[in-house]
Formats: sequence, C-alpha cells, structure tokens
Amino acid sequence: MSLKPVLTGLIVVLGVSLLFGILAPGRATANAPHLSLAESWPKADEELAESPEEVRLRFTEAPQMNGTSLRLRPMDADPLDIGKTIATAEDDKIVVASIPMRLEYGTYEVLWRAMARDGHVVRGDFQFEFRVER
Ligand SMILES: [Cu+2]
Repeated sequence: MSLKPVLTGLIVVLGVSLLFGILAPGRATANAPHLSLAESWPKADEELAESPEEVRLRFTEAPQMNGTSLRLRPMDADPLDIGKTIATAEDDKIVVASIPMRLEYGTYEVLWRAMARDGHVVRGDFQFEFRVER
C-alpha cells in the first residue's frame, strides 16, 4: 500500500481547515456577528437639500464609547471640527455628533470607528451630498 494517497488526503484536510480558519476567524470564538452599522442619518449616498445638524449612527449593538467616534470631512479635505461623538439617551446603540456649522455645498464623508463589547474595533465610511435642490 502506498503512503501517497493517505498523505495527499491529510494535506487536503489540513488545507481545508486552514482555509476555513482564515476565512471565518470569528466562528470558533463567537456566535454573534461583529458589531456593524445598521443605519445612519444622513443615509449613505443621500442627497440633502439642507445642511444637516448632526450625524447619527445606529449600530447592531451598543458600542463601547471610549473606542467609538466619527469624523466628518469634505471630500479631499481635512475633517471638520464637529461635536464629540456621544451615546444618545434614548438608545445606547445610537451615537450622535452635532454639526455646529452650516456646511458648504458639496460631498462629505463620514468616517466612523466603533468598539464592540468584545473589544474589536470596526471601521467604516460612507458619503452624503449637500446640494442645491433641483
Ligand atoms: Cu468581535
């Protein structure tokens, strides 16, 4: 009996386990999916006719606020000096940052990071546009 098929089988099994380990690293440690962004105001790719007074993000779980923040920046420019990102009183899954100034017309990017209960940091971004109403 040749050892070769046995070895080949073993390598395939190892390879498949490794692949799944790499593709789904969280599977073994947690059943719940990681924190993610459920909803935002403004919405991603929304076209606004009025300058927004705040950015609001709703996550799938309450984030740890010491690792959670959002920034707002005009495309290809530095972030604006907006309010601190705070949890809202009505829902600890929702965070908000006030925009104290009237925005100029243009495209804006919201960059956020949030720390899940398990300490993992998740990041994301989306854009919206503030423009003259057509
Ligand atoms: Cu996690």
